[in-house]
Amino acid sequence: MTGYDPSACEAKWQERWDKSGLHAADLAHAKRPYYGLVMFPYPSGDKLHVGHWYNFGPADSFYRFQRMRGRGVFTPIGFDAFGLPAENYAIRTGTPPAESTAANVATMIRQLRRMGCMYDWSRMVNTSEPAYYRWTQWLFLRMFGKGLAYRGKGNVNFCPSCQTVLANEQAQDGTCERCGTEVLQKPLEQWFWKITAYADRLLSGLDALDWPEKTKTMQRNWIGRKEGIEIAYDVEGRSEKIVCFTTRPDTNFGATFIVLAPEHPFVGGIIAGRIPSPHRREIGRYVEKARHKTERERQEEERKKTGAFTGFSAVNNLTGENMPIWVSDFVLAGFGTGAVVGVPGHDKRDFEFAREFGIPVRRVVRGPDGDDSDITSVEQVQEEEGTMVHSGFLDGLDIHQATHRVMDHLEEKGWGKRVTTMRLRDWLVSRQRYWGALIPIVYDPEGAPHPVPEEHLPWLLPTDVAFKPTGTSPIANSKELKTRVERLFGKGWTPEVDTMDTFVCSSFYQLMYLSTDGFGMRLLNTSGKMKPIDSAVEEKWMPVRCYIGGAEHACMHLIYARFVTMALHDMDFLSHEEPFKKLIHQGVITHKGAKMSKSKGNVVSPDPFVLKYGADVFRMYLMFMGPFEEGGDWNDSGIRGIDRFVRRVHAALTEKTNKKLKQDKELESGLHTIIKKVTGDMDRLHFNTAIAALMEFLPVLEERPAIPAETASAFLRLLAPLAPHLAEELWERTGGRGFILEQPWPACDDSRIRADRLTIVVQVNGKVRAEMQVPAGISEAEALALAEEQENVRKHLAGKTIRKAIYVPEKLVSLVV
Ligand code: ANZ
Repeated sequence: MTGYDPSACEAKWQERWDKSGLHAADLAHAKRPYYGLVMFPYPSGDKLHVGHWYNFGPADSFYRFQRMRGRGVFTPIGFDAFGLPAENYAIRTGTPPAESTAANVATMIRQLRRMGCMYDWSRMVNTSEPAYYRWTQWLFLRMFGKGLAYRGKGNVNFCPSCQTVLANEQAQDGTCERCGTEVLQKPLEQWFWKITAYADRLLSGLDALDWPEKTKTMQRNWIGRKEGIEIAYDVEGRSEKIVCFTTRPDTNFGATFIVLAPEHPFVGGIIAGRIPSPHRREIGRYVEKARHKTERERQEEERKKTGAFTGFSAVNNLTGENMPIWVSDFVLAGFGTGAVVGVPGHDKRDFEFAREFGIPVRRVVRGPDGDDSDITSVEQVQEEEGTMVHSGFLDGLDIHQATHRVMDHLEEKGWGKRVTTMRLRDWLVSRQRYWGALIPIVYDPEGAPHPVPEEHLPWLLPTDVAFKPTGTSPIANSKELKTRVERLFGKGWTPEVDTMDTFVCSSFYQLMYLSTDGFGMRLLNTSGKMKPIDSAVEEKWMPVRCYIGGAEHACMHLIYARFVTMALHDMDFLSHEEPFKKLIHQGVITHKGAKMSKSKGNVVSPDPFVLKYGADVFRMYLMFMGPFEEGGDWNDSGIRGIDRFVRRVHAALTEKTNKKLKQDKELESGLHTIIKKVTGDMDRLHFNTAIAALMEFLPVLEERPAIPAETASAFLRLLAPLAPHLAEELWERTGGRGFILEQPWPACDDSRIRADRLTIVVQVNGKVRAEMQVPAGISEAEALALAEEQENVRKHLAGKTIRKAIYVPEKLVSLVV
């Protein structure tokens, strides 16, 4: 088993592939174009880790398989190089981000090359290069031109550790997506992109996408489009009305109170004294306390409910009863109307509030099991399906029918108005950080924003800036940018000093790969319009045929990229509307049962394993660990098993391949069986079982004194996507012509697969004594042993010695006693 040196072999083939241009796609002429994409990495100073290998290695195997099946595969790589990880690294090391990022990118390129993926390196992108970010800025200008980019004021998420604002998608559970710090709410004026204008299409487009259902559901929930109704209640003794938003008006006969957010204008009126209330001071104190709580604290389910009574009540038009009006911090100002109608029998939070303050609880929905009892504990609160009771004209309807009925009724009476609401908010794109694409906007002396004309793009990031974050953009201190703006636009004009969210850079990168020429963008000037991509190329290659990457991007990158594609489509720059036709998420790799992560201290570095075993073994081991979409648990002994397999393949095929030998029926059958198996598995990205099939077949080859070249050729082609370097090497050694990657995938011929089980006749002294079912391919020794075990045969052998045994393969065992 000597003679295989993975390092030397892999270096040799990587050099040959490079020199021959084997991996460069001919975008204009490729036949059966297939765009296979992986989520590009960001450089941070940490090297490539196992997670990258787990995304890129198996993806490469899949795309190699597609290529061998005759597709013109284009698979590029690049760097998401702007943003916090790169900037934080620069701050830590005190190097300007441009320098440190370039160095980190160079390291990662070296590591990526070592993996031996078939990337088209001539089309690499780096989002932090002016040649790239001119298009990020171009995109901003187009969005601005269409009214999809606007400046808006409001409460925004602010990360006190990263010292910047964040989009809602990047603060999903109230913490910063990058560093985990709890975000604060700050009233600020910022740039937003109007993703909400695309909510309906973002929803309806999902149906046709070949994406994991779970991811589609996450996007649907994130967009959170809901039908509800706003009901206006008259405040007793006042002219004001309180408008409540509810998605469950069916339960309205059970409404017994109203709760206002501390920020609600009616509450403001009481505190200011405009609305006289004996509870004014208490309300003031309560509201002041609420101001110091984060939105997350206010939302916590288990927290004891607090509140203050306003002294006012409103009339429930359905029952004619009075409902006291309270203030409580669990009602959020930024959702619905900031006022809730409380139904304690059918909403757990409302129940807890009512119990805290002694407000009556009523059941208006009977449970599906007929439960009609009084609701006295939170476990009894009936939030879901059921039939209406104690609800006048709604009685007997199920909750869904009742919802429609009562909405019609409330609208007819003029008490309410149907509304659709969304959870999705516009995308906040400004960042108060240095390392990003500068927003190409300038302000006139009156403070009005103007776009930087396209001829000034790229709108260069100034370099005379101390890049440490302070909460306001460090770029504000650039003298060069100030002078640049006054020189170009006139005295008193000032620059926008915020940069764009890096998710803007990655929202269209799939297009940039198709429009690069060498290491920079090509400027296409069709009919006087700057275009990021040539239409013929776009139509040929987009949408991306298969996109492989982490599930954590479901409601960030994957929603932004869809929105930007739709917007560019509507502006006539693109013919397609959805960027990624098929999406696959790799699973998570665990180590000692826990997710591999730096904070858990259980990260395995790929480098020493790659050094010892080579890229093929490392990649194959990752694929062998478990089903690709589920991931698996790392252990060192597993990789040794793959190493042994690779060495055995190397030994068997180099030593025993014989050009003259013809393939016999048995070998042919075995081979076509694994062709069928591996092809099906590769199609579904079931790499682990494809590898297992090859492993099972190897002993069949090893057992033989010589392996027919025909068999070796097919076996190697099946192995090629999984162990690309080894397969090339053995292809060459066994006399194959050209690169194995350019060979056709072996075709399965079902007619050559013989039945798995055969019937063999057993004779003793010339008489048939038994028939036995045996697996196809059974060896002589196994057949003889099995024959002697047959009941009737044993009887005729009893007390006698076998003098002669004859085996006619797959037909007959003849024993002479
Ligand atoms: C009455 C009601 C009865 C509600 C019932 C629920 C169940 P979801 O939960 O996503 O459908 N709500 C409205 N505005 C709110 C605010 N500003 N802060 C906190 N909660 C608010 O959201 C809609 C429901 O959330 C609304 O329907 C309202 O409670 C509450 F058995 O109204 B419901």
